[in-house]
This record gives sequence, structure tokens and C-alpha cells, in this order.
Amino acid sequence: MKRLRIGDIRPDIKQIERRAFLRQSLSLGALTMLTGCSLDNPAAPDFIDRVLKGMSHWNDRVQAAIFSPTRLAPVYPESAITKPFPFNAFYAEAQAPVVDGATYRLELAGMIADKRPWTVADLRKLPHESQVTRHICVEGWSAIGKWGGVPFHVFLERIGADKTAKYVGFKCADGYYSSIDMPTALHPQTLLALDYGDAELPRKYGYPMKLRVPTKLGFKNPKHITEIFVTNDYPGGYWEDQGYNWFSGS
Ligand SMILES: Nc1nc2c(c(=O)[nH]1)N[C@H]1C(S)=C(S)[C@@H](COP(=O)(O)O)O[C@H]1N2
Ligand SMILES: [Mo]
Repeated sequence: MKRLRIGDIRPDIKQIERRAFLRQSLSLGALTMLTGCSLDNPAAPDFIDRVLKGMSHWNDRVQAAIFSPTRLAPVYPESAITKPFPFNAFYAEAQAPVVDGATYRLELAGMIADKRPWTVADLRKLPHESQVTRHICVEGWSAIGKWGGVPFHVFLERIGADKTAKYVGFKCADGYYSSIDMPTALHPQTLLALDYGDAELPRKYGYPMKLRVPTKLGFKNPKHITEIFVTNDYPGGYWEDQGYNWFSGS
């Protein structure tokens, strides 16, 4: 793996400092007020769990409030691409789903005007962009890759998605699921990726399509997407429902 230069990691350090600042600025008293948890019975079995969940939800709101729709994730030269780019999922690489591109249809649901399903060929007729960005996994690794595909805001516009809705949710061929806030969905670098490098997205990286979100941690980049839905009802996610912070900006 390539050695990190300080210029590469500085944006990440800024994020970490910001998180530390948010954490330090919160007293236990303030936390009880924000979370609605009472401190009078700290022995309650789920007390700590409720405090931590409340803190994470508070953190979601603060992160959403300071997220800038115009602030761009760093981009890198192609020479910085990590080779080979790592595979990761909640299973081993050999278990990655096999999706038949010929019969595949991307289903649409929720607050969308035109819910007609999409074939891979139709998706490929939409405007195409590529980007070299850093993928940061919560498990402690990061890697630079190149993804190409349809700017997600273009796709959302095209299908008549209600942009005033709170969430965009994703269901995947392997049972994985996730969701993002609408401002992130509309961010200029959020990509409905059909390609890795200069070729079709291979099976391990999410064929036929994944969402590439360089402003969020890796687990908020769903692979093998089979359904996209727009909703005001909090959809959660595979890792989010197990306690990972929902907003998880990078
Ligand atoms: N469908 C699906 N998408 C997923 C996952 C998964 O298990 N299934 N894992 C997530 C996590 S934790 C990471 S780090 C990235 C890994 O993507 P990669 O295999 O392209 O490196 O995919 C994300 N998207
Ligand atoms: Mo990850």
C-alpha cells in the first residue's frame, strides 16, 4: 500500500479535530438535556446505551448542520491510486453477489415522480463523470480509487425525486442497505458509479452499480444497488442499525 503523505491526510486530521471538539464541548449535563435521558437512575440497564445513542443522534444533527453542500472532498492524480484497491463487505470476496446485467433492473420507490425501473444500458446513456478520491473505512484503512458514473444529482433530477425529502435509501443485492441525507445525495461529487478505473465495475466492487460518496465513510457507499427510494422516514442501514453513527461524514 502507498505511504501517506501529510498533504493526503490533512483533511482527515481536520475532521478528527472537529469531532474531538464536538465531543469535548459536551458535558454530561448537556447530554442529558439533549438526549432526554435522566441521570437520576444511572443504574438502569440500558442507561449507557441510551446516552450513547442520544449522543450519536445529536452528533448526526450537528454534522448535518455543518455539512457544506459546496465543500469538495480532495481529489488525487491517477498516480496516487491504491493498487490493488481493497475489497470489503460483511462477507468474504468469494461470496459477493453475482448479478446478471442483462436482466438487472434498478427499482425506484417513494417520493419519486417517475418510478420506471432502469436497465444498465439506459443508465449508461446518462451524463458520465469520473473522479479519483479517497475511500475511508471505519475499520481503519483508506485507499484511493477511480470511479466513473452518473452524477447522482443528475439522476435524481431525471427521475423527478422530491429534493425536499430528508433521506435517500438504498437496497442491495446482498441484503445490505444504507441511507444518506438529501444534501449529501445532491453533493456534486456523489456518483452513481458504473465503472471502477476505466472499466465496468467488477463484481467485487459492486457490479452493476454502487453509490460513491467521497464525503462519507466507506460503509455509506452501498454496492450492488437494486433499489433507490426517497423518503422522510429514517431508513437506517446495515451498520447504522448496529450502532455506527448514521451521518458518518469523512
Ligand atoms: N452491498 C454492500 N455494500 C457495501 C458493503 C457491503 O458489505 N455490501 N460494505 C461497505 C463497506 S464497510 C466498505 S469499506 C465498502 C468497501 O467497498 P470496496 O469493496 O469497493 O472496497 O463497501 C461498503 N458497501
Ligand atoms: Mo467499511
